[in-house]
Amino acid sequence: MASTRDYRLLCLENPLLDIQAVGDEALLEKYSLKANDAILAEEKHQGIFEDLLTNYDAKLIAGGAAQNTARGAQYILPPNSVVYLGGVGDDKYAAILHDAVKQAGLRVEYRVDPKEATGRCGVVITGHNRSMCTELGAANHYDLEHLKKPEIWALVENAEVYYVGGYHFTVCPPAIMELAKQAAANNKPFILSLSAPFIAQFFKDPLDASAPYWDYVIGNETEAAAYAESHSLGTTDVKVIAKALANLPKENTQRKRVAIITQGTEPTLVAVQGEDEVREFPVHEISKEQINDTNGAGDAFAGGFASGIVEGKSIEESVHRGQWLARLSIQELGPSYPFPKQTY
Ligand code: 26A
Repeated sequence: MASTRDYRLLCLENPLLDIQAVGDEALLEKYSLKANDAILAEEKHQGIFEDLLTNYDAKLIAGGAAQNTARGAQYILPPNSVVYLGGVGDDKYAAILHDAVKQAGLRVEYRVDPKEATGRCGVVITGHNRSMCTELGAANHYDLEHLKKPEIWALVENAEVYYVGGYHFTVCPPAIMELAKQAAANNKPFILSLSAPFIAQFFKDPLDASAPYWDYVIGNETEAAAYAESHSLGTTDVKVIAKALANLPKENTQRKRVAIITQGTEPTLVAVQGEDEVREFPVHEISKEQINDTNGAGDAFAGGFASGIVEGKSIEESVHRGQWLARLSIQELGPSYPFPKQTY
């Protein structure tokens, strides 16, 4: 019988407000940004947020990769299905996030830091590329203490599926490990997103510590390539990398690991632990004119995919849900979904 519980999916990562604008080469160059990337802000990036707001007519949009995924999964699932954890400040940006998640029907349990500002992500759109530069602020102060509060831990124990955004490896690996171990000990699926190339490059150790707990690992082609390079896999073949991810040692042997690699408009690849064939799922392309921007496309994919896992659907159906939601999201401004709701 299907579960009738509330908050079956629990997500963790960094809540951010996206400050998004259409930019140009000069702007990218000014802050030494690549056209398509995600990085943590350094000293030299400090001015970018004001610059985007003042000179580029930037919009404020709810972001944070896994929070976008959580909103996406809730978009498809019945009401009260998804809860999201992360750290924010006590400021107007947090208020904007609260409004956005409320509209999406997403329950959030934020750790509120009175001394730190809510995290911001400067997003520079050039064509179909997006460059993201993040100042984590209060999101960087998420801690185990919050996760272990009795009322929060009760939500962890109640959940049936966990989704962690890999960006959280820069913040609180112990919290990730708590969820990972909770999943394995209770034979519940643990989904991890690789999030960005810099995670596999510079946060290799905490990433690898969590790897035995991944039931599903989701990434795109550039994240797969970064993983292959930092792990000296000696290949750039995305199928081979997907297979390597699927066949890493695994803690919970009751579930075979599945690696899912998206490749923009190229087919989505799925490798299953112990299986020879890497399956390909073609993407149903929309016309270039229909695309607003690609910020959040991967998060939307993960949200649709996770909704399928929560409802016990097949890999095929779950990938289809992911592709469907990503297609809707790229037609919106930023990592958003159309309202009134479209039904899957
Ligand atoms: C730690 N970093 C760099 C980040 C992020 C992030 N979310 C969490 N942590 N850098 C960018 N993002 C979010 O990615 C979404 C698009 O995939 C942005 O907020 C954006 O909404």
